[in-house]
Amino acid sequence: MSEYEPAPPEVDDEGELPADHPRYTDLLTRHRIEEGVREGITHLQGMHAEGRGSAFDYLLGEETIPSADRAERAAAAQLLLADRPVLSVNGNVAALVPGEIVELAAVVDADLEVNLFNRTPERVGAIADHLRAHGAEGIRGIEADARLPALDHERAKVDADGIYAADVVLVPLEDGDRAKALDAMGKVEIVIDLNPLSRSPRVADVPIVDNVVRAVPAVTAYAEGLADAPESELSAIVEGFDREAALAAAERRIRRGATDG
Ligand code: PTJ
Repeated sequence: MSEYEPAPPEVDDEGELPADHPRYTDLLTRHRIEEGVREGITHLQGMHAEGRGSAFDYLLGEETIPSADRAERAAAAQLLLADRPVLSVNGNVAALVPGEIVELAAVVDADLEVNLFNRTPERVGAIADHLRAHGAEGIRGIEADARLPALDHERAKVDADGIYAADVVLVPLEDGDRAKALDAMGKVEIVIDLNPLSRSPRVADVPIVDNVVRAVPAVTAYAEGLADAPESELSAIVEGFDREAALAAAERRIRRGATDG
């Protein structure tokens, strides 16, 4: 990452964080994002994203609200129904939930694709190595030999056999332009984003307004529970999920502290 010299860490290992601190999870995610930047995994802009996300999470009560829980169940059903599911991994996801995203991919039999907004070969390589260290195999997105239509720059690059060919994609913390492009390609899109007003969850078939550190394990737990469910049950879960209601409930919680959904 060019000339940037990150400050030396004040906490070397996350085990040194005070576990009894009332906002321990926030300290932990901040620490993981800082580590991600130091290791060349997370982009500096990932820190801005984390700060914004953390403010929304504070207003949501730093918990999975009922509408997000329903979205997590619908996401699990949607991934189990998919023929070619792909989970997209950026610098924040790799820093925050590397083991958890690898586990979800195994449970729903999905491919993992390194898919970056600020794409450089160095970061792609560092993220792929980090995922491999957490048990991932056959990671896509290294060559990224296809492009999302109508987008310029490196952010358009995807894998022809990965996201480009996928029927269902999970895109946590996704840029709005790219989420729109995936929607225009007719993909079933599952977005994890703490801001219900952001364009990405607003174009998603399944918007999950929750912290990625809670959402990914929750989707995995639902997928494990539904692994043997008949297709008819999975389809009923997907059809019963109301995306507009989920977005509206999250917005009510953030603006007014409402607990009705
Ligand atoms: O690694 P790269 O190069 O692909 O870049 C990744 C970032 C996240 C920097 C890039 O995609 C970006 O700039 O994203 P945005 O446009 O800042 O959007 C990030 C969204 O994620 C915002 O709406 C945040 O509120 C939300 N967010 C941040 N942290 C979390 C989160 N949502 C869920 N869980 C979080 N921990």
